[in-house]
Amino acid sequence: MGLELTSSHGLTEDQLHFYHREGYIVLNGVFSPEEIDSLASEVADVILQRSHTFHSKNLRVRFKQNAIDVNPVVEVIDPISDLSALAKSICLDQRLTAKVASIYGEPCCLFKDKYFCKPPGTDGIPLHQDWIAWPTFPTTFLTVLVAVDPFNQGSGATKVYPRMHSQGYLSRKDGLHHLLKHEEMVSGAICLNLEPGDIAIFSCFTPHFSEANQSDLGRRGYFVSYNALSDGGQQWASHYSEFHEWIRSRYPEELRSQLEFV
Ligand SMILES: O=C(O)CCC(=O)C(=O)O
Repeated sequence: MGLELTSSHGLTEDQLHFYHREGYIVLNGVFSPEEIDSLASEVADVILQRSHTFHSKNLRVRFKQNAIDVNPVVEVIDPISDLSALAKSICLDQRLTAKVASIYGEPCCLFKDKYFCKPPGTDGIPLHQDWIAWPTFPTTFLTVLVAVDPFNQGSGATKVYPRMHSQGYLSRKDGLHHLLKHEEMVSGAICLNLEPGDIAIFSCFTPHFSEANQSDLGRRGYFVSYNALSDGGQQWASHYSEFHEWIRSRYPEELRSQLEFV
C-alpha cells in the first residue's frame, strides 16, 4: 500500500505546474515551529543516547571534519526514522505524502530519510544529482527537504539548478556516484531559502549542491525521499540493504568486517 493520493494537502495545479517545469518547489509554513522543535529535540536525544554507537564504522552516520571542532562532527544520520517515532511520523505525514502523491498522480512510498546536522563551519556538498544507475533505483525518486534551522546563503542552504531535471541523468550510467560541473549548467543556481517548518521538494534529476555553513548555528534539515508506488513499491528496507552493500564494497576488504549498522 502506498501513501495518500487524494487529500486536501496535495499541491495545487499551479504548484504542480511550477514543480514539473522547474524541478523544485518551496512551500512555506508546512510544519509549525513547535513540531519542528519537537523533532529537533527528539533527534538530539537519539544522538545523546546513542553516542557510543555513533562512530565512523557505523553505516548510519557520516562524519565530517569542520573548521571549528577538533574531532570530526556528525554531518548526517541516514536513516533516522527507525530510531525516532517523531521522524517516522513526519515521513508519513499527509502534509508531505499528499504533496508527493499529487506530483506522481498515484500513491507514494518512503524510500530513504536522512537528517543533516551540518554544524557551524562544516563544508557543503558538491554538485550532483541524487539518481544513481542501480537497476533498482527508482526514476520517480524525489526529496522533500524539511527545514529544521534556517536555510540561507550564510548557513549553507541547498541550491538547485532549475529546469535542468528535464535533461535526465547527466553522468555515466555505471552505478557510481558522479559529481557535475557548474559550468555545464544552463540555468543559474537558486538558493532554497527556508525557515524552520518550510519545505522544498526537488527531483532526483535536479542538480543541487550546498556551500559551507558559515553561520553560528547548525543547519539541520530532514531530507525525506519517496518513490511512486508503481515504481518498485515499498523499498525502504531493500534500499538500505543495497546501500550498505555498496558502501561496504568501497572499503578495503580487510576493513569490511568492522562495519556495522546500529
Ligand atoms: O547539504 C545539502 O544541502 C545537500 C544535501 C545533498 O545534496 C544530498 O544529501 O544529496
